[in-house]
Amino acid sequence: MEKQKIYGRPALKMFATGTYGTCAGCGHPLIGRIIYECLDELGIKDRTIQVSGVGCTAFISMTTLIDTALCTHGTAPAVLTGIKQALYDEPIVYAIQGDGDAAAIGAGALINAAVRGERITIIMANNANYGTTGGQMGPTTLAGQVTTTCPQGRDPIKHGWPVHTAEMLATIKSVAYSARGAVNSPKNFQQAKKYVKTAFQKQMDDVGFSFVEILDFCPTNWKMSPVNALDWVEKRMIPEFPLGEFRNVDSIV
Ligand SMILES: Cc1ncc(C[n+]2csc(CCOP(=O)(O)OP(=O)(O)O)c2C)c(N)n1
Ligand code: SF4
Repeated sequence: MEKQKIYGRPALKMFATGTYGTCAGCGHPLIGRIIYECLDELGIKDRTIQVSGVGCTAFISMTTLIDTALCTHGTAPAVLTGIKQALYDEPIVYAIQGDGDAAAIGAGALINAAVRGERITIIMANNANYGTTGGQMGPTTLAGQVTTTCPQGRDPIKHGWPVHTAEMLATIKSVAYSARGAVNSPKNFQQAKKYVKTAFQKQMDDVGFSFVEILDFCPTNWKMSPVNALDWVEKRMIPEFPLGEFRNVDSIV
């Protein structure tokens, strides 16, 4: 029987050589792979500029040869706006941010860029904690979840409830697309890729702001094996943060 290629590596020339910064078993590299496969398949990698937020997500951008700007914590949506508006040839621009970066310190920048309907794309990696700085409670930490700053578990009465970023942005009329995927299984990986591709397509079609939240895993700070971390996403995170598209429009007028 003739062999058929079902799945392969994305174009190698997109990847820089060197040391990769994340812990073994981290979910972030899967998000990088999704993004770069989409840029490749959409044929836009040569006109794309990426902005890297602050946090472990920054390691994702360091693995490619795509033009990259590293910005200060929480400012990625503003930096993307500047790049998009300043360059006459209208590049495709996106940022990869952590949930702490996008939904805590950068919440104002995120919401204001969404309200302005900037033609930019934000991919937010939700690992339910501040990964880089040692696993503190973040905006998406689940009720009852233990972190270094809530050793008794997050108490919603004292610490507030987890933020549902994708649903929140979907209420804003200038948002063209808002969705949430996950990378804890091959099926969810493919669905998340579809969401990221649609988000880029909205920017290419000049519709409005586009956003994809992706549930991933931080086995190091969750203090569990990578395999148990996949299970934890399925059993604990997805019930709190349902997957799906929350807004998908072709015109914002
Ligand atoms: C203004 C500012 N405050 C705090 C920090 C410290 N800091 C660096 S990374 C980080 C947490 C990042 O967490 P998240 O955005 O969730 O990304 P992850 O590391 O989990 O991928 C913090 C608090 C900083 N660099 N700048
Ligand atoms: S600390 Fe967590 S988010 Fe950061 S690289 Fe390690 S596993 Fe990934």
